Amino acid sequence: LGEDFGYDGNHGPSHWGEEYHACIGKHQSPINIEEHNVKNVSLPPLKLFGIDNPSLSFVANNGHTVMLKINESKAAMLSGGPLENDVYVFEQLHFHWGENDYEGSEDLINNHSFPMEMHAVFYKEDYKSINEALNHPDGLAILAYLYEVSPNPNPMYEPIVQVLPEIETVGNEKALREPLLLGRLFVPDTATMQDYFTYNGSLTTPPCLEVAIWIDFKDHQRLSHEQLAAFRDLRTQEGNKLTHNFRPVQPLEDRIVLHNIP
Ligand code: 1SD
Ligand code: ZN
Repeated sequence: LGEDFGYDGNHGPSHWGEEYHACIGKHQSPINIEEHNVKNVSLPPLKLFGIDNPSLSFVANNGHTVMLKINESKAAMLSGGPLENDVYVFEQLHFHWGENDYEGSEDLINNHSFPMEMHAVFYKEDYKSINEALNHPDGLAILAYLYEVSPNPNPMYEPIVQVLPEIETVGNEKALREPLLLGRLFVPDTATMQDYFTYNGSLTTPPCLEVAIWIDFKDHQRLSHEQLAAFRDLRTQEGNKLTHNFRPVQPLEDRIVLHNIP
């Protein structure tokens, strides 16, 4: 499902709809979030559970991104905010980046791109599995984190950056050298966690299913130029450098983006 796609030429985003019809739908992601065009709201607190327990984690290059998974099921859970009382289970996180430090994020804020975006994908517990969740409009909740360039490396991301050279080609998972605290990759500061945009959209990769509740944090994290550059050395299935893997923004159509005010 959704394996035969790329980011350039005949397999690039403008062709995805030929094979994957949902990609030309009206509620697609990513989008450009215009801050003057959001509805301010005050939702119940968004809550993350389990992110402070160290877990054995694995990273893999699937030819489209670097994906991190955790060995135990239900290592982390998400609830509250736009999800109300529904519980969502952590499945994986992965990254989108660009050829240089001026592009790479999928969502834009006021037309501004960031050099990287991380997606933490959760599925609704009621649906039992990610595959079943993909059949429902409220199947996934995806946390989106934007990054800026900083002069210093971000130590929280070093465990992942350090294994990238070992997964340069597509294939097997590699264990991180030490158990990972997911909370260190997520918002470090619980106060800023309630300041986010939320809207209904899709997977940003084929099959582009419109099944995701997106939660985009306003606060940005930082990575050094060298940390960002390490991702651009990964290779695709065909052996080319995976220099960029972000989908261009899609029309908002009739949707309203909410801004939760902490
Ligand atoms: O790109 C991911 C894809 O790898 C897969 O994780 C899918 C469903 O889990 O989600 C998309 S995305 O919308 O999170 N970019
Ligand atoms: Zn993604």
